[in-house]
Amino acid sequence: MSDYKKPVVWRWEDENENRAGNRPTAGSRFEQILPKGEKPLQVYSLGTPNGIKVTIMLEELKAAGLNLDYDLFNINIGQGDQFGSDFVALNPNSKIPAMLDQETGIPVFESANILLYLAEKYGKLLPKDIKQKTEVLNWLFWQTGAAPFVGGGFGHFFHYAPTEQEYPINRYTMETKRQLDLLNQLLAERPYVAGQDYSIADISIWSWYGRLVKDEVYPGAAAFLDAFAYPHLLTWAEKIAKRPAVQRGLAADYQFI
Ligand SMILES: N[C@@H](CCC(=O)N[C@@H](CS)C(=O)NCC(=O)O)C(=O)O
Repeated sequence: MSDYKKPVVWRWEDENENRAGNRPTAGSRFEQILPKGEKPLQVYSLGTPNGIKVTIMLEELKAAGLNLDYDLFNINIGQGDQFGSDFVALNPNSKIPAMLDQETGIPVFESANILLYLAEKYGKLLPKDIKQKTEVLNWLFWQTGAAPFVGGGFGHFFHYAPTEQEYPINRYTMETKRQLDLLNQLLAERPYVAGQDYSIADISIWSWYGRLVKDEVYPGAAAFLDAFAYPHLLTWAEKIAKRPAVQRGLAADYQFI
């Protein structure tokens, strides 16, 4: 229970002048010149569940023999780099990851969209057949809609919130476990998320859910969520974790800006 009573109009009274602090407004907060390398793909990111999707994908493409290369820059979201003018020009939503394809001049943001862009550009990890492709996209889009309940909901109240609060923890644990059960049932029937083949849907979902059940996102969460209750999900998570490109994607070397 709390004594909080909602006002009629919510206002942010304690305006935080710290450039990294949360604010109820969007847009650039300061002038910034981001470094740019010579390689075709410029990636501005961080080793978070959304960020690792991109480095894993790039390493998978390299492992498949494609001739591509990328410069990888560290965006320190704790210091507010995502609110600088150059980053906002790439991604007006001020979230990592963002990518610039210097061969086409196209900026790309939203991690799942970066996966899709790369899969289409290089012709890998996304089937051409409409039925199979749609099944990959079903699960890719599922991840983008589902994971905020894990990250912004469960993870926030389990790991980051300053106090332990029963109501939001129950609400988001319920939903997170429902999602884990869904994936466990799916992976009981097929080796990969969208069927017989590894795809961008696996990269996208593993980066959140695979790592969550391996206790690599929020310490203690695997026990709290009883990850052993999802054996098919765990088997799949281990299988993906063993892929050399996944390991290289996780160990990617970021240049500091
Ligand atoms: N839906 C976005 C989410 C991206 C996202 O939330 N990024 C976080 C780090 S994982 C971020 O940049 N947070 C900084 C902030 O919110 O200011 C995606 O998949 O790319």
